This record gives sequence, C-alpha cells and structure tokens, in this order.
Amino acid sequence: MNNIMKARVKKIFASTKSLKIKPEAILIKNGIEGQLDSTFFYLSGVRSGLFEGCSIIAYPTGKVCLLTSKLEEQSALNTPYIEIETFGTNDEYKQLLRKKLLKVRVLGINYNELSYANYLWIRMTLKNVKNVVNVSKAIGEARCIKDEIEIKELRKSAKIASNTFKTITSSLKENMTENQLASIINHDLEKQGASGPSFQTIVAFGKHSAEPHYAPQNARLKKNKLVLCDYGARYNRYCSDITRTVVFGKADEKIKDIYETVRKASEIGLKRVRVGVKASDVHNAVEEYIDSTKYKGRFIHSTGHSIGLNVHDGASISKKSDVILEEGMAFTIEPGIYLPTIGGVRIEDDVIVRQNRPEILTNVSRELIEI
Ligand SMILES: [Mn+2]
Repeated sequence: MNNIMKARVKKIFASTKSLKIKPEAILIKNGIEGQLDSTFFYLSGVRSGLFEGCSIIAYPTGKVCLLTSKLEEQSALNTPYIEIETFGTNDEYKQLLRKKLLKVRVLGINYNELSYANYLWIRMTLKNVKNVVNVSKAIGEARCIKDEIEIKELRKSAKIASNTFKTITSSLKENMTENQLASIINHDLEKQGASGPSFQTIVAFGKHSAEPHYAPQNARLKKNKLVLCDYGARYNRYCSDITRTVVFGKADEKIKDIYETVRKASEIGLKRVRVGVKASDVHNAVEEYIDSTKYKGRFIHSTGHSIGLNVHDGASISKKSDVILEEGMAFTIEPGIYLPTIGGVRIEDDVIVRQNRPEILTNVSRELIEI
C-alpha cells in the first residue's frame, strides 16, 4: 500500500523535469477550512480530519512525511501509507520542519493553493531554503491521471450520484420548490455514504435552467416545465458530477428538439474520448455539431473538466486546453444548450479515459424522461 503514495510522489517529481531548478523536497502546507490544499489529501490518503495548518513533506525518493497537530493525530494514524510526526506548540512545529528539511536548499511549493501568509511563514521558518520553486503544474499533471485507488473512489462516488437520480424522479411534485428538491438530493447522497454534495447542488425549474451555474431558490415546480439537476457526491473526498434534465409532465416539440440535439452532442463527445486524442478536439467536435444546428452559439461553456479530489480538478476539455487524453484521466462530458426564453438542457456524465472508448462512471439513461 505504501507504494501507492510513493508512486504519486514520484509522478510529481517526474513532472518537475521541465523546471530549471529542481526541488529537493516538496512542502504542502494546508490552509484553514475553505483553503485546504487537496494535494495534502492526495499525498497523505487521510480519510477524515481537516488538518488545518498541518504539513506534508514529499521527497524525491517517494517518501512522505505528515506533520500533524495533536488535534488531528488520531485521524492521521488512520492512514497506512506514510510517516507521521506530531507537534504540540508552534515552536515544536517549526523545529520539526527544520529538522525534516535540514539539507534542502530548493523547496517545491504549491503556488496555486498556498496562502501568502503561509508562504511567508515557510520563508521565515526555513532560512536554509535558498530557492522556492512552483510545483503546481507538476502536481496538476500528476493528479490528472488517476491511479486504481482513486478510480475506485470515483466509481463509487459516481454510483451514489447515479442512484440519487431515481430518488429525483420519484420525488417530483407539483409546487415543490427548487430548494426542497436540492435538499432531497443532498440527503439521498448522504444516506448512501457520501460525506455531502461535491458542490452546491443545482436544481433549476423552467427558464432558470438556462443559467448554467444557477443557485436553487424558492421557485415552484409547474407542469410541463424543464427540471435540470446538476449535482454530485463527495465520497472519501472524491467528487462525482452529473447533470440530467427531465420534463415534469409532457415535453413540447421545442423542448424535444433541444433535448435531442444535446443528447446527440453528448454521444459525439463520449465517442471521441480515448487515449491520444486532444481534449480540444473533443470539445470542438461537440461545439461544431451544436453550431451546425439552429442552436448555433447556444453552447456557452466548455465540454468538460477533470474530476478528482476537487470537482474542478485542474484540466479542462475546452477549445484552449492543451491536454492530450491519457489512460486513467477522469473527466466530465457535459454539453448543453441554453435559450433564455425557454430554458436549458444539459446532460453530464463522468468518464475515465481508456484505450478505445471511455469507461462511463455515471449510469443513468440519457433519453428524454417525462414524469
Ligand atoms: Mn460539471
């Protein structure tokens, strides 16, 4: 099991190849809640605990050391993967850190996630460090390709979200509010073992569905209107992200036509996903198809994003993406069409990139459902 963390660390150091100065160690210092660095959890494998202000040190040999406060010691001991060191006071913390990084002159830090206060704290604490280098890109590249343990968590997370779709269809009632349905979704995810939703659940009735990042309100469900639900589970810290759009009652011809176009776009996107393909090509194929219909210009976001410890895990399937798909990458595929006067339709699935066709993690019909 130790080898899993070792492999993750080595993957990050291998990705630092392009840096002019190579880090001799990487320090991940966690922020406070709301500013936690998910790489801290990637490299520690701790399942519970917040670990505010705690640190991870990773060495090129693959060794990982977790420096934890007494508050999180019990949670830290639950991870079988790594070395644990506990500190009491802030002075003990600093001494421990200096001891662990005694010979390090070039230190890798995660610019994207480190607060400026913590950056200064590191510089003040580690006077022997002459250079800090940004390892954010190397971390992003390494984390983009999921290992077997991560894929297992993603599968389970997507399974929970897929199951919740049945609860959605059986819960729709005339005059219920968006907030009520959102809370049913969140509760259902948690009942199945999720720690919560992976982001604020989107429930949009009628025209509200034309707003891709709509936050649910107290709008009431009316007959023959669109119901767009975009939600996901967080399971052992791993995120799923699924969207389905259904009609409460009967779909009119306009809605049927929009839906069918999005369904085809989703098929086109899913079919394109395989090892060696440019992420931008996947996006362009989806966009070109939608732009060839009367909905030209109504697909207003990118086709997908990577998922993992974060729901937006760093990479995207978009026009400007330079990612080339590799075995084990995890992405969403989520085309949509948005018409302010009618509403929006989006279909979103989670996939793992494989050689010939993607492994689709979410398991819910993509056909139009009228309830
Ligand atoms: Mn998404």
